[in-house]
Amino acid sequence: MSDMPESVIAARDGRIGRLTLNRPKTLNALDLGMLRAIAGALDSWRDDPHVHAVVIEGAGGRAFCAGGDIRAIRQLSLDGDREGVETFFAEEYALNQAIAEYTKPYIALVDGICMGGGIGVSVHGGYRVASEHAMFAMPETAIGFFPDIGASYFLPRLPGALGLFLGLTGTRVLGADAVHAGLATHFTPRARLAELVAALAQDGPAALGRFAETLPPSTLDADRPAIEQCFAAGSVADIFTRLERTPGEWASRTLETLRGMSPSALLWSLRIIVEGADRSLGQCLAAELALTRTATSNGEFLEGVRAMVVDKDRQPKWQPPRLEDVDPAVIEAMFHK
Ligand code: QUE
Repeated sequence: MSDMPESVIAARDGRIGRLTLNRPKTLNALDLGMLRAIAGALDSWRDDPHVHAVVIEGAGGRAFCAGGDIRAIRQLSLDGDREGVETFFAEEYALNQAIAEYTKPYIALVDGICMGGGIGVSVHGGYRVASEHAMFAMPETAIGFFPDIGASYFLPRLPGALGLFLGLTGTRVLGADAVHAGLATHFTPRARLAELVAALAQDGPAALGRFAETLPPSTLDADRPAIEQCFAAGSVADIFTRLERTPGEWASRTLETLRGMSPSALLWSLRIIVEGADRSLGQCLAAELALTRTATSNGEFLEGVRAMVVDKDRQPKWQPPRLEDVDPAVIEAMFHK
């Protein structure tokens, strides 16, 4: 017996199977054991006649799930453990697919931070309830990686160029805006979530509608024309040019954000998001898995995770540091390994 608390609590509660991501000290970031625990619970509930729906939430009050355990991935990569890296991403993406294909309602309660891998275990389900504390983001270009977990499938399917904007800038989408953007399906205040779970345990997903509040107007709407104007450009260089020519605070703030990202990661992220528009989810996840093989051994990823997660100095030294100095052939080669 171990004294370690379970990192995923799986329990039946009335008519639902409940999953609680339970590593609050790491903002419920997903490690391999957690991925396996979620996958195992979904398997065991698939044919359980007592389970009519699955509800997943995060413990600790701050996060649903901050992402994958990229600190561990970086260490595996530094140790030369390619197989360990492959196992993590292969199992994570298989879980994303299993959630998309799950035959019972899958309901994520997002009350706090939900980034990267956290979006992967929520957005592919049929129901995503966001509270006023929900904060969705795909911030991988900040760590020299790319929007994965099926993001190359769902980002190009968001309205207009919104997905490319969110995937390249890592912009946070809060509360009701997540419903407006299509990342969440329902908006329910934190104060009513416990009551919602009790109602789900009693009535199943039919209860969701009774707890959904009328949405406040989208705060993203004001920026939508500028997002379309700049991010429909088709290349990272053209996005920069258009932002530089766009007056106002939004454009200068967005430029500043993009200038902090790995130029190389912006290039390979734009490419996989654009290509994802014409792929199935399975094809997107396969293309993403292929890209992890080159991306996780790339210096940008090692440096990005070092700066943002390990040392937390937030001063990554990108190589090359300027977009115009990235060799297109190097990016091209990332997609052919
Ligand atoms: C960008 C990211 C991630 C990040 C920070 C970024 C990310 C991720 C984590 C993370 C958070 C908490 C942990 C952990 C990793 O941070 O994807 O191990 O305990 O998973 O700036 O993309």
